[in-house]
This record gives sequence, C-alpha cells and structure tokens, in this order.
Amino acid sequence: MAEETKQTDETTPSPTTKKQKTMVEQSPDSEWPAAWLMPDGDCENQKAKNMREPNVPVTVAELKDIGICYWKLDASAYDYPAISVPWDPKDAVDPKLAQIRDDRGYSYADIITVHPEKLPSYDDKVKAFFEEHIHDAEEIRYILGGSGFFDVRNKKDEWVRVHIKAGDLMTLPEGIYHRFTVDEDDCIHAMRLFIGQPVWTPFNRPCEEHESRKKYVEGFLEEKKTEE
Ligand code: KMT
Ligand code: NI
Repeated sequence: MAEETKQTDETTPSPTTKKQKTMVEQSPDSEWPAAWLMPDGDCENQKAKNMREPNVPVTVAELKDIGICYWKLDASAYDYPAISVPWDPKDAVDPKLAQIRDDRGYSYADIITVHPEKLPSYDDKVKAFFEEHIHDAEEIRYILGGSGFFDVRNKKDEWVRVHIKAGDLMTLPEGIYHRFTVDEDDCIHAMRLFIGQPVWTPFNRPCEEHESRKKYVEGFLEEKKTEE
C-alpha cells in the first residue's frame, strides 16, 4: 500500500508516467488546429489543402485517439533564433514551454527554417519530408512562425491533414505513419524537441516489423480485449 500512495513529485518526469500531478493540460478542443480527411490516392500538389469535396473535418477526439497531443502557446511573445541552430531548451523563457519541457523530459531542441532561401536543397528536403515514415521516438514540433501540414494515418489508414501554424506545439507518437509538407506559403519556422540525443531517422513505409511500429499498433490501433 505504502508503495502505491508514495508521492511521485520528485521522480524524473516521463511522458509514459501516468500519475504526474502537475502536467500542463493540453489545450481545449477549440484551440486545436484544423484537420480534415484527404482524398484517396496520390496528391498532385502536396502543398495544396487537399480537402475532400465536400470537406470532411476530423475531430480532436479522433486525433487524440491516434496518440496526438497538442498545446497552444504564444510564439510571438518570445524571441527565438531565426536560423537553423541548436537551441538549449533550458533557455526557455516562456513558462508554459518550460513546463511542457519538464513534464515530458525534453532535453534537446533545435530550430529549423524551411524556406527556399534558408534551407539548402529546399525542394529535395520538402520532397523527403513528404515520404510516409515512422520514427523510433516521439516527433515533437513547436511552430514559431509560418505554417505547414502534418499528415497522419487514422485508424482506417486514411490520411488526416493537420494544418499547423505559429503557436502550435504538437507531438506525434512513436511509430505513427506520418509525413510533413510546407503549404503554398513555402515557409515554416519550427523548434524540434527531443528526449535525449536527437535521432531523426525516418523509417519509410512499409515497416510493420519495426519495434516502434508494433508498439504503436498494439497501443493505439488494435482493439483492446479487456472491455468484454
Ligand atoms: C519533419 O520532421 O518533417 C520536419 O522536421 C519538417 C520541418 S518542422 C515542421
Ligand atoms: Ni517524421
């Protein structure tokens, strides 16, 4: 009994620890970015909105159900470097960002500017970000300026397009199939956070046998057998 009631406040924070007491709550549904289903098949222009006709919005509940987390911050109230550089998350002046960092153990950050004049080999990079892939860690992006689309697969394996912009801090769970593109404004300024040493390696689909994929499928996609 004593074990179970022990205070956990002084343990190392971790996103997988359920009984955190002081976690920053995710933002209310009304603040989440717009999301919609993309048409089936390949898209001609990855930077266009690619909505279905008529549009099929995707709810926050559906996004949460596939493991996405979201916090709205005020990116314009603080200064961040404008170019691609490592950035020490310990330098977070924004108290909300600092708390999310501590809640979730984010120990590394850098800043990336995806823009034709600021990112070498821009077109190739934009194409590469758009390959469907997973990672063996959570993908954490805090958008400081500009905008873009994160596409994630829903439970029916359809593409859900999420339109992210300044102030959006979104996390994609380890093992989820996803891709990214700038929108037609061709500019996004983002902070990439990480727990420990960053490994951005993408594993392109198909990678059903990858441990991270198996863990994701088991945790998020397979029906739980405990209900009945
Ligand atoms: C990614 O993982 O696709 C990126 O880092 C793209 C730029 S950040 C929005
Ligand atoms: Ni990725």
